[in-house]
Amino acid sequence: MSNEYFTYKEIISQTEAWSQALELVCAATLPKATGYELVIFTGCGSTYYLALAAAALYQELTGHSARAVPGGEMLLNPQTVFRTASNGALPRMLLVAISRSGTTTETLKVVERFRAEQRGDVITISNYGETLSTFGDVNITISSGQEESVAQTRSFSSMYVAVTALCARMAGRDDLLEPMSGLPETGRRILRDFEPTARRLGEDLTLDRFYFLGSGIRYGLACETNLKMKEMSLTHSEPFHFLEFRHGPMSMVNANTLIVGLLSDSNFSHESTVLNEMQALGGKILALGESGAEINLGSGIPEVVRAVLYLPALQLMAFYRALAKGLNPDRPTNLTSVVKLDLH
Ligand code: F1P
Repeated sequence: MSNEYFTYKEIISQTEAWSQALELVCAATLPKATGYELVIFTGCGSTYYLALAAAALYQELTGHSARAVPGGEMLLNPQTVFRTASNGALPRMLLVAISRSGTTTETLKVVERFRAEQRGDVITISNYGETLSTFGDVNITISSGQEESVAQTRSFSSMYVAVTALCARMAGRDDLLEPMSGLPETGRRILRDFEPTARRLGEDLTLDRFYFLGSGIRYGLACETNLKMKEMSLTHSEPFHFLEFRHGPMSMVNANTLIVGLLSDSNFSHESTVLNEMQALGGKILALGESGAEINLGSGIPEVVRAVLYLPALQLMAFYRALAKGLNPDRPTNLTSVVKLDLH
């Protein structure tokens, strides 16, 4: 029955698209991080969340400044993004524009304006060889991440693998590419081993609110998994950084709450403590981590390049919740796969 849905097929087959993403980025001619004063990652919706995850990873790996800005914000409030040069010289920038469709209006307009204002170089990441893929100095198009369903799953993770490899290469950390080649096989094992857990929690309709906690390079992924829960299953859901959750949001915890933790290695004990405290308040907990969690990634892959492995089980949880609520996960309410605007 699950197999009748595009979303399910796309989640289950996503690791093939990860392999293609890795191959494409390994074969691309890329600039070095030292060439730019600032890198801006942009996108809309899921791809803005991807930009958030990418900016954190870029800065962690390269040591150079990066930030993520939603496409719409760069258009409407550019003064909050670009500084005006006092001595006439503009800082050299790189814009990384991310879009599954390659046709989202805000993302296209942002790149056009960045080019017109001669702010720097452009790299595009997409799943379709559409307009955006003609705009970059480097264009990475991962065709095997294309999708029939509206909510991004396979597309998102394929583009995330691409930005992970891009950050590693721009940092001069080509040593991380070989371990990354183990991601697809590990991803398949996680899908196999943890589908029952994802299904059990997804089908638990006593739950009525979901919080996704992730810090550092995982925050953007917590945002994305929260969005899956909203889009597919029309459920109240929010993302937070781990320690932020104590500063107010925990007021919402009760017996109908699931708190999902994307645990790191480096801050494992601080993050686990937050989950344990929320459990003591009566909430249910789902922890994901390399080891010592309910969903163990068990990858042996360096932490900075393995984060895509948090996604598949949480995508499945949203999928199964949609089915349990009698919804069609392929066609989220009020949503189309691309948002096209008349911005004149
Ligand atoms: C971006 C996006 C999706 C969202 C919805 C509408 O599209 O906002 O994240 O789930 O499908 O479009 P894209 O620019 O990545 O194609």
